[in-house]
Amino acid sequence: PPVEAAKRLSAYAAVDRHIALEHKLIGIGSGSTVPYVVDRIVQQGAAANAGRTFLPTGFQSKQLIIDAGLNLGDVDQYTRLDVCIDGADEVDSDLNAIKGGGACQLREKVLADMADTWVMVADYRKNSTVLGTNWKQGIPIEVAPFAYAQVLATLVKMGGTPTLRMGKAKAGPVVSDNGMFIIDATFPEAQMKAPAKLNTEIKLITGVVEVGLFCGMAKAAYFGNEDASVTCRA
Ligand code: DER
Repeated sequence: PPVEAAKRLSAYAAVDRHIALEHKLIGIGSGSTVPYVVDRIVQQGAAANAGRTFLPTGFQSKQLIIDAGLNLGDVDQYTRLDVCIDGADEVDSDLNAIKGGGACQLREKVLADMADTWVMVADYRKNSTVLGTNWKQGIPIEVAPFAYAQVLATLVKMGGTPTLRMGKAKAGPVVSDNGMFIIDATFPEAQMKAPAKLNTEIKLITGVVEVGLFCGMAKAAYFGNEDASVTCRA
């Protein structure tokens, strides 16, 4: 299907451009595009990967690294990374992104902070001008379960429309790898046009652990297109 081909194209382009032999500490993101990133890294060969350590951004990411036979590292041992490649739910014209569709945004943002180079990979559906244009599910916000009712109320006061993310194959709310709940909140376009400000405002709400707005963090974003071309925005 075109979307899967587009995901693969973006992942291969990003790995070919940003993961060179000298890069030894590599972060692996989460979601359905990142498996193609791991595939392309494996294709660089056992010799290239023997001296590398790979850090995960969650349980799924850790399983990807293990299943690919790559060296799994412990985040506690590092304070920086050479490169981290991760997916995105939507990217705006300034390379700000909504992330957290997979409820992994806390560890993803930690590794994005640690990385000298942080790059996003996505299919054409994620390539927007203003956040919220195509991604209608809202900004994923990781919150302490103890505080979720207060956070919901505060988000409403801020002009948001928040909903607690409920499990599909699980009764009750989705629980993240960190034991937290996820609230998805949509906001009017005026607020989505200033994502860095919105990120700060939401992060300051007591009980919020991390916000799925990644502003001014990416070096580049790669989008696979339906016509098999790749758009790189840097
Ligand atoms: O949760 C995230 O931020 C993931 O990176 C994910 O949302 C990316 O989406 P994908 O499954 O389309 O790659």
